[in-house]
Amino acid sequence: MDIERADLPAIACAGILFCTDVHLAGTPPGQRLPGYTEQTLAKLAFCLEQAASRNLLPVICGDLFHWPRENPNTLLVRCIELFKPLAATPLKCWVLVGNHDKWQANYTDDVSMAVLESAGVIHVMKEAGPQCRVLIDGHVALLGASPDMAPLPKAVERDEADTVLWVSHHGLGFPDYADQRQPLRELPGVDWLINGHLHQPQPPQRRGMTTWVNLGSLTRMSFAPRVKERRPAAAIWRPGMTELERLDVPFLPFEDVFPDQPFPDTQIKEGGESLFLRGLERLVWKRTREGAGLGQFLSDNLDPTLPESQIILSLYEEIIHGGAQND
Ligand SMILES: [Mn+2]
Repeated sequence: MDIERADLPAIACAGILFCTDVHLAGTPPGQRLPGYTEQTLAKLAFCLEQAASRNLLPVICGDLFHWPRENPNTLLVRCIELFKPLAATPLKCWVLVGNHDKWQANYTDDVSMAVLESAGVIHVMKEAGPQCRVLIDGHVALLGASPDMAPLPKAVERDEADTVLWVSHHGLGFPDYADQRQPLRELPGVDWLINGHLHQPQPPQRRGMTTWVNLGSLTRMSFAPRVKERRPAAAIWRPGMTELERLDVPFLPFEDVFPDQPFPDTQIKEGGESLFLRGLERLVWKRTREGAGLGQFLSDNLDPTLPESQIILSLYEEIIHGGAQND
């Protein structure tokens, strides 16, 4: 074991509880209805209570907040109060930096998560690499992390670790996300890769010794049919498991958190004024602070082979920076 790794915190507990993409916010994002703040805090509270009562180390795989900064102080204070009881124990929560936790692509003192870190109520996983050792009845697990935009490890030295778990917040090639940049592959030395970022839960994928897990977001963000089907969950790891244990997280019916409206057509196949106007009409109610509706409208209607389309899309990206959804 190298000196660096020997210096890692060692935490004795009964296992690890993973959850991800809480997207806390003081006002409802996208099409979510009022009540959002309470609902998301309740999910976080549930996960932390479960961790405490089962002696599990809580780990959040990114996007604790929806907007990285300028969140209301009341939200920050309530977060601090939620995390504080565990912070006084070995089960102080570990939180990975996701894309929504950064401002202009950086984790700085200016973001809300830095307030929680400074208050001493969470460990922030902001640098790639091993984070801590988890000791469970003689079993040694190494927890590592790759924050948003940090590369995944090519391989990990196991040293004395019986199990290596690695958390990430990446666009990975899970079945519903085959267009994502990074294909799944064996990461030598890594038993479990647990990913946030992609909000739709995916079945675990085995590649050599590495099992890739995509939990899906705790919070439902997009007004879409497949999101309606979703049941938010956390997952528990204990030594010897061949699959993670699902932990259902209480949630309200879709109808209670999204507007009572038909789903919009996802495709507008033909051009023409009337369809364009229909699209614009939909855009009025889909309009969101992050421009999710506009993004969908543009991708549905612009011909990507035309040069002006690229200009429009890059303008859109520039304006919307950092607000992309992964539902
Ligand atoms: Mn997210």
